Formats: sequence, C-alpha cells, structure tokens
Amino acid sequence: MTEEKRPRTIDPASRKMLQFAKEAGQETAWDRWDAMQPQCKFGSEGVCCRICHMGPCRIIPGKSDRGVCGANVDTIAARNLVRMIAAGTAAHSDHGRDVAHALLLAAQDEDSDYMIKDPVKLYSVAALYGIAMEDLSDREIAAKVAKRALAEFGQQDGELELAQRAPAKRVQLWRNLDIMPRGVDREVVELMHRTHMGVDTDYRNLIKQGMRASLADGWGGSMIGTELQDVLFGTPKPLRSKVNLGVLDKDQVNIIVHGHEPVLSEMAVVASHDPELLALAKEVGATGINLAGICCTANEILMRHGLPIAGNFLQQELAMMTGAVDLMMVDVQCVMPALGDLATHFHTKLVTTSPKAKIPGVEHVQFSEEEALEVAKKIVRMAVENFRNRDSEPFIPNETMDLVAGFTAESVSNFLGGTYRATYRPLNDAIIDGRLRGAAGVVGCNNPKITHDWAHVEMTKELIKNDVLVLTTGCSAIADAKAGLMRPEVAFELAGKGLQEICETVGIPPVLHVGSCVDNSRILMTLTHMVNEGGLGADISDLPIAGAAPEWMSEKAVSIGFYFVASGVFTTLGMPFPIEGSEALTKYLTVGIEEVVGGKFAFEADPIKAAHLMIEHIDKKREALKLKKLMYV
Ligand code: NFS
Ligand code: SF4
Repeated sequence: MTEEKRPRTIDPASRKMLQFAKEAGQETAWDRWDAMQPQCKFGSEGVCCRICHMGPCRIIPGKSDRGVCGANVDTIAARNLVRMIAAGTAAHSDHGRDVAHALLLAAQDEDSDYMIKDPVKLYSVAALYGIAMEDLSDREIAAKVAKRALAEFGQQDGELELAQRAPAKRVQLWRNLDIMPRGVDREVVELMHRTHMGVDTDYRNLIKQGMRASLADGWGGSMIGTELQDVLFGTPKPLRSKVNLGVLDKDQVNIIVHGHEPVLSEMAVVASHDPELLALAKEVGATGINLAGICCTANEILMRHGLPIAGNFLQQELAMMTGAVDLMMVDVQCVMPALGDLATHFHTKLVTTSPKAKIPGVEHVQFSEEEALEVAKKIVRMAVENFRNRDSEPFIPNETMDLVAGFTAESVSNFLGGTYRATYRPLNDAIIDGRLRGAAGVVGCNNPKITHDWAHVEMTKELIKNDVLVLTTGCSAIADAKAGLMRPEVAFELAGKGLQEICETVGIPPVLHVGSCVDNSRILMTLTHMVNEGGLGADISDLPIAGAAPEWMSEKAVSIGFYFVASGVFTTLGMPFPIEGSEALTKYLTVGIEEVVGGKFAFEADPIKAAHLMIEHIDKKREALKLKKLMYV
C-alpha cells in the first residue's frame, strides 16, 4: 500500500517530522520504499537464487521450474531463508563476543575502563560454567568466565553450556533431534556450507540446521551478551525515564548513540558526565550534555541508567532532521546508510566507531575496548564543539512520554515474589488460577511496509485487554513506550481486570520492557523459570504463552523467530518470510514443524487478528493443562 492509502506512522512526533521532511525536501526510508514499488516478486517470494554463477536463477512455474543445477523452489526458498538466520546469528553473536572480550579486559587489565559492576551476577554465571570460585578474587573469576564464554564461540563439539539451562525436556528434545548447538561459530559456518551450491537440498534438513544456528544465537551468543553485559554494566532494575524525539533539548548539546553494543554507549554515558567536558559545554553556550539513544543501544542505556530514548529504527533519520543533534555516534547494525548523505544537509556530525562498519565520507573515530573512555571522551568533545555550528533554530517535536523499564528474568520474580523470596510462584499461580490468561513476547523492528509502530501498539493493547502480560524488547518496546503503555497507571485504562489486579498489587505496568534484542534471552529464561517453578507443564511448549514480531525487517529478527519456535513458542509474524513461492516450505513452517519442536509460525498482517491467534493458542494450552476458568471472562 502506498502513502495515500495508509498513514506512514501513528507516532505524532514522527508525523510532525515527516511533514517537516516533506517541506524541507528531505527524503526518508518511507519515500525510498514508495520509489521501490512494486518490489520484486521473485525476491519477496524467495524464488530467486544467486548462490552460484550458473545463475541467477528464478523459478517461474511451468517455464523454469528448476534452477540450472536442478534445485527446486523448496530448496531455493529454504536456502535463502536459513542464510538470513546465519547472518542474524552472526550479528548477535559478534556482539556477545565483544562483550566477553571487554569482560576479559576488565579482569586482566587493572587500568581497564570497564569494571565488574554486578559481582552477584558474575558468581551466578561462573556457577553455570561450573567454575570453582573458592579463594579466587572477582577479577580472577571474571577472567575464567570470559575465557569460557569466548570458548563457546569456537567450540567444535559438545553442547553450548547456556543452552543446557533450558527445561530438561526441551534439552532432551534438542538432543534427540540433533539440533543442540555445539559452538556458535560452528553452526553459522555449517549453515553457510550447507547452502553452498550443491550441498543440502532437503528443505526440512536445511530448516533443522537453521534452528540449530538460531539456538546458538538465543541460548548462546545473545545470552552470553545479556549475561556478561549485566556483569559488566549492572543488571537492570526497574526505573523511570522518557521517550520520543521531545527528549532532545535545544539548549543542551544533544548526542545520539545509535546502534547496538553497550561497550561503546556505556562509555559515552561516563564521558558525558566528565566535568571538563561539561565545563566546555557551558563555554560554548549550552546548558549541559544530553545523551539519548536510538535503536537497541538506546534500550541498553535506558535499562541501566534511565537515559531517555529518542526513538526507534524508523526515527533515526527524523532525529537528525531536527537539527538539534550535535553528534550521532553509530556502531553496528540497523544503522541506515542514508544517514551519511543526510548528515551533509544538517550541522549534525555523524561518527562511525566500529572497524566493522564505516560509511563513505563519514568521519571514523575508531573505538577500541582498550582505550574505551578516551575515545568516548574524544567523541563527546567533538559533539560539544559542534554545538556552535548549529545553523538554524532546531525543529524538535515536543512529544515525550513517561515510562517504567528495566525488567529482567530476575526482577520479574523479585517483583512478583515479594520482598522475602524471589520466586515465579505468584506468576504461575496467577495463570493457574485464571487471573492471568498467559504471557506473550512482542518484539522486533519497524518496517515501512507497515504503519510505523501501529502493529506493535495495536497488538499489545489487544493482548493486555485480554489479560495477557506482555514482555517486550527492541524497537517494539520503544513503540509501546511512546504510546504510553509502560506507565503503571495504563493498566487501569487498558488492561483486563485480572491483569489490572496483578499490576496494581505489584506496581508494574502491563507491558514489561525487558531490554534490547539480545535481551530476548531474558524472555527465554523467564519461560524456563515458569516451567521450572511447576504447575504449567514440563516444557516451554506446554506454557500458555506466545510470541510475535509484528513489524520485523532484520535478519536478526529471523533468527529470533526461529529460536523461539525451536524453543517451543507459537510465533506470529506481521509479514511472511520471503518463502511463499514454496508452498511446501510455507506449510512446513506454519503447520508441520509444530510436530517436530512444539512451536510454529503464523503469518498475519492484521495485528488484532494476530493477537487473537496468540490468545487462541494460549487458551488451547490452558485447556491442555486443565487450568481453571478465567476469572473475569
Ligand atoms: Ni532488533 Fe535492535 Fe530495532 Fe529490529 Fe534493529 S534496533 S537488535 S533488529 S530494528 S528491533
Ligand atoms: Fe541457479 Fe542452482 Fe546456482 Fe542457485 S545454485 S544460482 S539455483 S544453478
């Protein structure tokens, strides 16, 4: 659908900026998407292959039913899809690897800018890895943990340690299916090998390795990322903050951190408090230094410091167009190449920081964990100095929204379990007694194919209205926050009566922000704790829960979708995978795979309908568990 037929966004701040962009003659992702219509049908159906140079081949039924090599549409679509998993797993896992590296530095180098902020979490991860801790200092323990974690990436045989935390029945199933991940890198490499010309032809077998790689992401690379970030930067605790473009302040030096890895953004936070730089900010006529985030790095510094979020994925260009951003520092993932050109039209200084991600014409200030704070200070100084170069009055939409964030698999139990004992008992009991219908994870990106934020917000509202507690991460979390769904009082306006009672007793919003996309591992652990607490079945696939990515776009989202399904979760996607040219594969992922792993996908564009698919699934699981009737329905 084009712009005339549906709005581009539901977010009022973004609407204002889009109007501004139009008047200023600046293009955005929405414009480029319009210009791209109609999008290639071969690509969107997954029937184009350019894996070898006999191709490219595209399947046209009745004309060219097979590629030059003889690959049919099922093989081609499956290979394309699992390569998306490989890239998504690689992205998340490289992030995890960098965190492990930073932890090793903190442990070995007395002068490192990183410190162990949460020793309790350190001990719990060390225990998971079976590390004997007697007589060891925290730094010695951290060194051992970091080395063990790093070894998980290159491990050749055996099983990823953290994957063994899943419920026992699930682990056994993965072993029986031969999809227990061995090493993070190994599973990605094997996927790339199997999808090389003339290797794995069986779409089911390809999906099997796709699941194995995705499990190496969710229960491997991502989980290592989450756990070790908690050790280094502190495990989040519930806190208040603000979200949306209105958090930019025309009187302060505004710095946006955009991208994903908190090894950088955490240091930017420290640098922004530096007295010398604050004094310099005064000198140039600013009242202070205002750090705000975009995308998942925003979620990371929100969760741990309560720093405000400027926006989610589709707002990155809009933030720059305010003319209020003195510097935007980016690292890796979800950074639109368009920013490079856009920055030439504004005073904003764009700075790339990762050796893995440069943009032609954009200043590169290389970040390294070894000189972390020094580099961060250098970049903040550049921002302060650039404040003077503001050429026109900034145009900042005044929208901001209050939110409560900072939930984790640990804090859910602390909260619900009360002051004396952290436990999932009250959560399980609430579900068993029928006060809560169940829980859902709503996660993922924005995509100009769908009205910005609309699907996230509509789906989430429908779920909480039906007494489903929502856990959310990534750009979905930012969408909900902007819509006000993370204010505790919203429960009284929008949640069902049962969920309302729980929110009131415990003092939580009906929508819990559990972090960035790597923190989807927190959702995996929450589900595991629910199984282990008892009364809701023996496996994740028994739980009255569901997952969704209503506006997904990235390969990371594909990997996340797969590790949820492979963990036994029914997962709805707002847009189908690009596989619909293969009827067999589409049917397998939306029906057949459930018999194999207990989870499956559904593709549903209407967020309300999708929410009801999730609710139906939750009710089916409640029935199978013979739980009590819902209290208020
Ligand atoms: Ni997740 Fe976070 Fe956003 Fe999508 Fe990108 S920022 S890692 S991939 S777009 S949710
Ligand atoms: Fe064509 Fe087969 Fe080569 Fe793909 S692998 S491009 S289908 S010949």
